[in-house]
Amino acid sequence: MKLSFRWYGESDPIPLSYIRQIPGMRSVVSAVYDVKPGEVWPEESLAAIRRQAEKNGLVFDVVESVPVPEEIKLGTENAAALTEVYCENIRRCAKYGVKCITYNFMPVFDWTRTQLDKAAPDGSTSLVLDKTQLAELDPLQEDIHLPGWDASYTQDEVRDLLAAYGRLGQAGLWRNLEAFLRRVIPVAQDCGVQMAIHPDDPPYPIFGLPRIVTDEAALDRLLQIVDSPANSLCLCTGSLGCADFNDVPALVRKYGKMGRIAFLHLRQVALLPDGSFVESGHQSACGRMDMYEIVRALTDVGFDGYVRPDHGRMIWDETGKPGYGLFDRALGAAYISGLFEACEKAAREA
Ligand code: DNO
Repeated sequence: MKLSFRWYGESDPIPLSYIRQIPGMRSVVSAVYDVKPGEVWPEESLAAIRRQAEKNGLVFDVVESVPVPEEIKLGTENAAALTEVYCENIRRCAKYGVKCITYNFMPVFDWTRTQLDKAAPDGSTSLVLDKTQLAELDPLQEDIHLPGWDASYTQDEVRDLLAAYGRLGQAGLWRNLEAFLRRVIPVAQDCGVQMAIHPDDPPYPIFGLPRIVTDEAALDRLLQIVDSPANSLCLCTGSLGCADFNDVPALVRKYGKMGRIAFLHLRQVALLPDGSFVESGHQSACGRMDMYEIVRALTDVGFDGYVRPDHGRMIWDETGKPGYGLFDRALGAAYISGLFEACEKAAREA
């Protein structure tokens, strides 16, 4: 496996010089952040990320994300032209050494949480989705901005988008995802890039918006649309695992065996009886996911893709981007490396 860490570029309070000090760290996961979805990424920006990574002894070979414009997801008349721009971004990323591109097909909102600093008894804070708080949020009535979301939408735009997706429905969204993959995957394949779709987070409809990348049946369907390793998964344990219908170790084993996991986000969640969830420490004991089983499944199939610790808690009074502090993600990285070392050695000795 190739251990990686997400870096939000120059504006990230965590410098690459710190990231390189995490034992075993190899790759930088980043993106060009100052270009709107649907526009071409300047080559100088990609070259600059690569240069900065190299200067710090790291490799820039994973992009997270190239966002898919709403018009592609909605299948408007501009969708085909915007898909060509998307293809050009894949080619450009490849030119600067990128091997894996993460993206998602979630309408309007990316990951959704209702509170970012829920205190645990040990004094750490973390991101939560509380079903009671969620029921009180209504993007049709108020101007809500949550951190996983694109802040550039006005409330009117959000209202129009919600209505358009309501008309489109799940079947329409699948149709548009299919058209996107049929055009984009051959381009990625030609330039040696694996496209890694991130599952919907949480993996069920939210605010009446369709969400389709949610469970095993959906992942099967998606991978069959274009049956190529260039059409792979960014298997996010936390996103799939915050719904009790997903058995994450079993999914990792299945898709790992098929060679269709390009990237893994390793994150723990504790599920509450009403379906709410709390992002907790990475260790198996902290939530519903057996991390040892997950890593064992990966080492059993000789997994050679990218892994990163995902959202961390805020500990030791760190402040910063919710979910993306240094300390707890670095602890997560060390824990992940330890599991891999143990599982790989056990496999060799068996
Ligand atoms: C959250 C991330 C997601 C992910 C995108 C990929 O922290 O896992 O925002 O980057 O969904 O497109």
